Amino acid sequence: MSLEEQAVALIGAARGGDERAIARLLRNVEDETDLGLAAWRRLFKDSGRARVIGITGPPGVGKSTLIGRVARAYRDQGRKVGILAVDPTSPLTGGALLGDRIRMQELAVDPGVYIRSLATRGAVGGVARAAARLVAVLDALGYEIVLLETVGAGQDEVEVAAISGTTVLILMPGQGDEIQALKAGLIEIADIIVVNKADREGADQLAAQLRSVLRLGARPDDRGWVPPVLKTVAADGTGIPELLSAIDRHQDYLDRTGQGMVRRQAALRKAVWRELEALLLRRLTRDPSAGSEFDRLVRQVEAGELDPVTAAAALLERLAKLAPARPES
Ligand SMILES: Nc1nc2c(ncn2[C@@H]2O[C@H](COP(=O)(O)OP(=O)(O)OP(=O)(O)O)[C@@H](O)[C@H]2O)c(=O)[nH]1
Ligand SMILES: [Mg+2]
Repeated sequence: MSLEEQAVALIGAARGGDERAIARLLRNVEDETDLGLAAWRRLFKDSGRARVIGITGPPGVGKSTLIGRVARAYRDQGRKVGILAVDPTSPLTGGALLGDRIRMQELAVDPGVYIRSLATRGAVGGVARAAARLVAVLDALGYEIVLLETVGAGQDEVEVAAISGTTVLILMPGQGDEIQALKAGLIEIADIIVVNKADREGADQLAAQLRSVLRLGARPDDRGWVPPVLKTVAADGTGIPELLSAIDRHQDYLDRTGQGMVRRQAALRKAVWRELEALLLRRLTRDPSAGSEFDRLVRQVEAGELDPVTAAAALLERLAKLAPARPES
């Protein structure tokens, strides 16, 4: 079978609901194999329909527990749900999704739910690129809701947030989280802020504090959306219906103002840029002559014979001449 035929077969099996085929497809896409890239290019045109909801926040605030609740609620509406956890701690086991083991296990056996953990590795852009690709795959496979969990720590989250229609920032009382979140620029990317663990002391104060921070800082892309601050107890489901309706309202806002299209266009622009980086990297690492050309130019720079800009330009010219610009080359 040719690569294209293999890709078609794999996509067909994944669309048919074969869990192992879905896993194999996603793994190949994440690993950037030739098969994964061939399949991804075919699938891309069918993406752009899902509602992508980013859930971000500091470690242990209850993101996974909340995602379990939200996923359950969307399932009750009959919608297919994909869950992707960008997980720095457990590359293989998906451990971060097991914050609430029982509920997640119940979701995991539901054929209308697909859960996957994405190992963070490599450069900052790599995580965002992989997440963007996997979201597009789930989207194209017909998952109507994609929930994307990231630990809020900075640049990665900002990049991953850019592929979400709605970004929900989760904080909890008693940790000085709001100060961290402010520093990391997370409050600026939040469309909805949730104070989880509202069963604990200090939730009201934190919510009030966040509301006053939001009143002070008008966001650059503001078209009239003021991020609501909600309280939840993910552990028992309190506040989840309110969160769902806030997400709905934000979705309406995105549609009504055209802001959703603006975001999608910005995300696609970024995606092309990320793919260009990936293409250059793949060529450099796969083509031995390009690799040695790189080393040769670096040595010239080290010897003071060449400046880095000229070296980069020479390398770019060389890479362009190397082979026909097939994406998998
Ligand atoms: N009291 C209380 N505990 C909660 C609530 N929500 C979650 N928890 C608990 O908080 C702990 C962390 O929950 P997770 O859902 O794993 O949190 P997380 O943000 O996904 O954690 P990481 O993925 O490790 O960053 C678990 O023991 C949960 O049972 C809540 O509303 N109230
Ligand atoms: Mg988690």
